[in-house]
Amino acid sequence: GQDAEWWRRAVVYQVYPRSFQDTDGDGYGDIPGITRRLDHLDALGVDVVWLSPVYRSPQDDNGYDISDYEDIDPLFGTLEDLDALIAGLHARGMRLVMDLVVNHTSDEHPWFTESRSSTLSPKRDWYIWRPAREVPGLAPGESGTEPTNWGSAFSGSAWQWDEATGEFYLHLFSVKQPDLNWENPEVRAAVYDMMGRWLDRGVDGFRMDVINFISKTYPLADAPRWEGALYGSSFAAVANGPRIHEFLHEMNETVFAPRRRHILTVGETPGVTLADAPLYTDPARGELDMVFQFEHVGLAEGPGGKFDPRPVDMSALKDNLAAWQSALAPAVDDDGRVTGELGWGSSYWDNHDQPRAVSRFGDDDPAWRGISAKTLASVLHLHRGTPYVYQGEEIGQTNTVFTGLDSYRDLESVNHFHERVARGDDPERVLASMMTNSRDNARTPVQWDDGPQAGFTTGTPWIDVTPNYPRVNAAAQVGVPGSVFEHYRALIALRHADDAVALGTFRLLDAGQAASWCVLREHVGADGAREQVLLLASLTREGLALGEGSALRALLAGQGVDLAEWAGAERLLLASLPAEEAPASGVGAPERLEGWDSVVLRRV
Ligand code: TEU
Repeated sequence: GQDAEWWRRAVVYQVYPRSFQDTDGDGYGDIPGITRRLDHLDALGVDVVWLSPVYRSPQDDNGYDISDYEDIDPLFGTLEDLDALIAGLHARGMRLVMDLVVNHTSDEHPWFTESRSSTLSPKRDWYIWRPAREVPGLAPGESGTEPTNWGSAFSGSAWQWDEATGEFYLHLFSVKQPDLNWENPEVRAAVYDMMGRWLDRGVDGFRMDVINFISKTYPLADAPRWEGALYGSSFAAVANGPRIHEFLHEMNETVFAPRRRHILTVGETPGVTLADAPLYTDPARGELDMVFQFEHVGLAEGPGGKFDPRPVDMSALKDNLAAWQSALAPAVDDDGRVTGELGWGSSYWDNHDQPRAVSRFGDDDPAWRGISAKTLASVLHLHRGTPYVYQGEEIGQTNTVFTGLDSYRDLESVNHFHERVARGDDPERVLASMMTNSRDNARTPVQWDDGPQAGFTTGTPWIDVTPNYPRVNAAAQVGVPGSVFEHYRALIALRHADDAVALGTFRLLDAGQAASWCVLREHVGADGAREQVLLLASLTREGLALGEGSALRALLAGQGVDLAEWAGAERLLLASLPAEEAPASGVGAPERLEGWDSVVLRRV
């Protein structure tokens, strides 16, 4: 039913707890800190909070290495603190989605300590153990005897030798993140039981970490070549394995269907293709509500991977998002009325693994930061699919400044540095290559105000605050007309109120153009009433001419959109103007858009 799919109109806000708000002065954000900041989320108007992992963890990968799924890490608080957060969110009409990390556990999880204790352990088969490959001249366990040539996401081989039992275990991520064996039905049952307990406690869904990695392709076999990293050719061997849809359907039947609760499930699915996405998200198949795709963020990577950064080609970006829109487009009748959903997308510019949106896709020069952050927001929120806002994005936070290896915290960056330097690369050059795409860009504290440590902590933060916090902070924006925050607030309210924005069909109008982004959304009501929403955005400092005789006007006309017919259209939002002034700023498309400006028009 309609209400069961409430998330189609929702906006999700991601909290990375260690960087959100500290309340006890230890320099790490905590759960009471999230509860303290609920007014901020309420003012923004988001519907759902996705909370990155807060379970017990040795924190090797900031909580994505879980040693107890049933308890909260003392770094973040207690189960009672989580209950209070859930109650606070629910009291304000918001929901809580937890991170579910079940491709792997921590090596300190009791399941793994038991598994590694003996080859005869009843839990041996809960993880993926393999004997060494026989290689003349090499002793078992030596480099070169790994069962396959797969790289780990965090440098080195994906296999770790266990001296005591004389076998390797698989870890697609860090050595401290052994992969669970989903072929074993006991593993699946244990995970489903654990998920059920969280739902029964009151959580409203799950963001599922690398969920398309849980089904491996057997027999485990070498990738075409060794590239020293997971995201090279090893990838095909591990992602989207043959039983993935069976496992997700089983999870759905076992955990979600019997509870008949209105929950949200989103799969993090690196490497998911246009062809796969509908298989994961078609409601008729009973798997997931939506998935995160990675192709658009991959446009910022060169052939050498994320530490071989490339400026994003905006025309390729736009074409890519449009291809995803087509792959997940609804069924429509001859009048353009949506008659059924065949899948659903999720839209994001950034998260805790990606650099800051305005630095990567916009222009973070102080003169252009605000307006380009607002235009990027308009572009993303005018796409079909559930938008995700990563903490700090709503105030236009930027990438940070790294002064040396000491300013990095992420094991991915730190391991990468040591691996390359050990290989003989120049340390300065390696450091230079890490700045643009390091995950630490997203992990600096939320900039709440211009006070000490940006209001994040009274102590010493676990990672340095980005130096621009005196200019870029929430206190300077919440309730301040024209701010990035108020622009996000207006876009979220628009999605809640407007059928074309939330549910309408999508059409990209200016494919192949790098300087503009023009989108048409359309909704035909049950009574045949037609509503159209048009986005026109400038993606450069130069701006765009839209008047008679302009190239863009002609291009739009060629797509069947005659701006003359929009002369009386309502102006909903202009990035260059406070949201509350935009509707009154005139009707129809302006004669030109200044650099990085954008306009959203509506006509009925
Ligand atoms: O990320 C998985 C993932 O594929 C990436 O985003 C990955 O972190 C990045 O490409 C590395 O370059 C998820 C989590 O979001 C991430 O924080 C965890 O480190 C990872 O899984 C392991 O749990």
